[in-house]
Amino acid sequence: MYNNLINQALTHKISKVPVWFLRQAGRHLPEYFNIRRKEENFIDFCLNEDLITQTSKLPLKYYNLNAVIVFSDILMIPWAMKRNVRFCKNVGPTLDPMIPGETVIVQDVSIINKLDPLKNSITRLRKELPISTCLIGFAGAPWTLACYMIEGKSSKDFINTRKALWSSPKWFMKLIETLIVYVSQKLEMQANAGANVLMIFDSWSHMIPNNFFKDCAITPIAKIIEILRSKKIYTPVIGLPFRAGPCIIDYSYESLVDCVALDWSMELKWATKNINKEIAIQGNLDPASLVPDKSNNLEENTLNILDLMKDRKFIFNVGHGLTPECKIANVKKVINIVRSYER
Ligand code: 1CP
Repeated sequence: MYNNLINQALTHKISKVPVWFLRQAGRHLPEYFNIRRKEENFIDFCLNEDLITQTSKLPLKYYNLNAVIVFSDILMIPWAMKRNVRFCKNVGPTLDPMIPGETVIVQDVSIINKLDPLKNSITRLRKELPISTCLIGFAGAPWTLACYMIEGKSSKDFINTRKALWSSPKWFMKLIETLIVYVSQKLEMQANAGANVLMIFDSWSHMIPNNFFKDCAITPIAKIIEILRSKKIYTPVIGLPFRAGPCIIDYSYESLVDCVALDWSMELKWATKNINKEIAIQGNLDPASLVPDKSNNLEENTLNILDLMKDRKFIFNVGHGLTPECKIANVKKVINIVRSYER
């Protein structure tokens, strides 16, 4: 039996509902900016064991949470693959864009040792955190990483990535296959270092042309989880296919995840009816509801989610990351509602 409520809720329907928040460490906590100032360069920040450990634990100073997510970024894989990842202030991530069919896809080169600071931070965090706090490791899904690697930056529509899929499908799928290997290595490393749960963020799954959804968003996750299980790593996996809409049904049956994270646009009655009942659900409060000083329906919305998930294996969370504007008082209020909820 696991010593923390998150792992318990992933395998059983338990009477208490555990809670944590996507992007709980960065940006909305004032102390984050003080720590962040110690390392101007965001990549260097993500490679600094002391700063990772300190930042990951920061939300526990404010909130009674059931999990800590290790502080890092999904773009550390493209960085380790030498895609020249930079984070410029007010610009967001920038990478050298890959030219479909032309840019050589580097395969069979071990990159995981470049992420040793992440491994060491997880080992340290697992020693320093209470046993009742679940430690979560993560990675970006192959599709979402490919989006940034081809586009070279964030985008509203990832048009170059979608064009690459249509024009150079073989090249594109080679990139996905390569990322499957690197993502599984990164997750394996985090599980071996002490992560109790692994999460895979497919933040741009809503950009996938529908007929490619299975090849780009479901099969890669299933392959990653098969690789982990073949290495005797049984750490549960939470998948977030962001705004996948009805495609989430097949995802819940075929991707082999133990839990599907729902985004804030997901209609919960529909979700409970259609999502694979064998797996757990995480979600899905709109983080924007945590911004207004007087958030009108916060209590009602939180209780509504809890009521609709009453019969499910369930973890309370937001439906996407907390934004810098989220108010600490609102986050505390939601946690208190979840804590006092009886099911
Ligand atoms: O200077 C800064 O402080 C940069 C802001 C920032 C932070 C705080 C970035 C750059 N990354 C992070 C941390 C981060 N990223 C975490 C740590 C946990 C936490 O904050 O509590 C996690 C889990 C991520 C994951 C991540 N990075 C995702 C997946 C989740 C999601 O929100 O969809 C994505 C898409 C990224 C890319 C990324 N990194 C940073 C930015 C600004 C972005 C998004 C760019 C875009 O909109 O496309």
